[in-house]
Amino acid sequence: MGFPSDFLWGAATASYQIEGAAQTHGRGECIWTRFSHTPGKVQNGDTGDAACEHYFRYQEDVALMRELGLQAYRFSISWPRVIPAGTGKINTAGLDFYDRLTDELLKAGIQPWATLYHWDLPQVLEDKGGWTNPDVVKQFADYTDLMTRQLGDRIHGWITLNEPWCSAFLGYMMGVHAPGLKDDAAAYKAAHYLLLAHGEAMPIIRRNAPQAKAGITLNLSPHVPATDSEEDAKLAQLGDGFGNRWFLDPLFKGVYPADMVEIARPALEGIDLAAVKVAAAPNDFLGINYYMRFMVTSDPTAPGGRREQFPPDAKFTEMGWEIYPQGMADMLLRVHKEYGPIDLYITENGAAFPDPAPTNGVVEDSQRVDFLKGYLAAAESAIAAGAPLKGYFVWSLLDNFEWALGYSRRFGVVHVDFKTQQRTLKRSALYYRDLIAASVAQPA
Ligand code: IFM
Repeated sequence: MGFPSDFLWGAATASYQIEGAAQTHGRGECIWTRFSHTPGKVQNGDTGDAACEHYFRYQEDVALMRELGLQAYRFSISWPRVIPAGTGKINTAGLDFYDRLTDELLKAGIQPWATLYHWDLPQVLEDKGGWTNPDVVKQFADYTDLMTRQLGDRIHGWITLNEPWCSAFLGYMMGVHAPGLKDDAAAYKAAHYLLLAHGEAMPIIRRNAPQAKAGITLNLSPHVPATDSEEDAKLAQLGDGFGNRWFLDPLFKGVYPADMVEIARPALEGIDLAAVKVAAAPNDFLGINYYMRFMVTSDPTAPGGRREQFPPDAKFTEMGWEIYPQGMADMLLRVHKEYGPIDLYITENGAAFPDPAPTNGVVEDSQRVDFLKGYLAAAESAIAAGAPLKGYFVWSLLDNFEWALGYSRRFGVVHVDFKTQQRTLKRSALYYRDLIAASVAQPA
């Protein structure tokens, strides 16, 4: 494969999914602690209490990253670990952890990339409305100020929010993620204050970490009609508006998409829509988490009058997500064309498969190897077609707590035995290691 010589090869994780140590060293409760401890919310009653014990094993994990030749590691900071009540008193043990992790990465020659919010809102803030309470914008700004002062001299890339669509709509509208609400108006409010929080945080990052890159990460998916009927075209446009443009337009144009405002209007009452212009603070890059494409067709008998319909030979991951690498190339090119110029990073891409057990010190995850081959070829073709893609972070370094699905889905290129905490490289990790080594040795 031929990637540019300065292409950045990394892996990503998130605090609640791997750290564990959820009730120790002064960490405050987060919405996922509360949600996962609520019976019936997470598969098998799993929680992130222990997860991969990365909080205690981070040195071993950085050594693994080094063995793989990673050039960058994207982790997230747990807000309640550093400010247990969301505002006010600081937990120095929490700050120390991120200091040590950052220094360990730098010592290993790996660029630290930090996400400020990957879904673990302090529960104390949620008790006051969480992302639906306008106060959260200033609270996030203060937290950003703290972390960028603390680590600003060492972090290479700052990401304000991970997938705000999921925080707002899975969390406040569909009830499948913490905090588990089913309230359309609350979800649109949450989306609004997430966007404002991003916009207010950007100048703070610039002030405290002027040499770092700063941006935001969205989960983007193409929505395409399954047939050439007019209804299906409309459904795809609606899916795109809700899933992609609701965040892309404010971030790059400072306004909500007009067609979607009309449709969502009843749920938007009380939101000062024009205030979203603050979200259009200039970014150095856009992070894209790419997982799937949606193909929709109208069906009056299905909920919402629509259902998914994929080609008969379509292949899927264990999440039920279609494996269609061309979709990622299409999305990169579309964002470049419609919202650029801006540097792009794939800040997550990966797959859950029912992997075999470790045998002779390796996990033979051939499906994930094929998945990565396909998506990296798509990344390469997008670059060749003009997309300014600057790096790729595989999701995920380690098998981890997959939110409402608990430990039932494994996304890691490194296998984790959750009973013994033993880490075992999967074949996909070895493939990725060799690819990085070859690409660094012989850049295009
Ligand atoms: O595990 C998640 C991650 O936290 C956010 N992006 C999607 C991944 C897979 O579902």
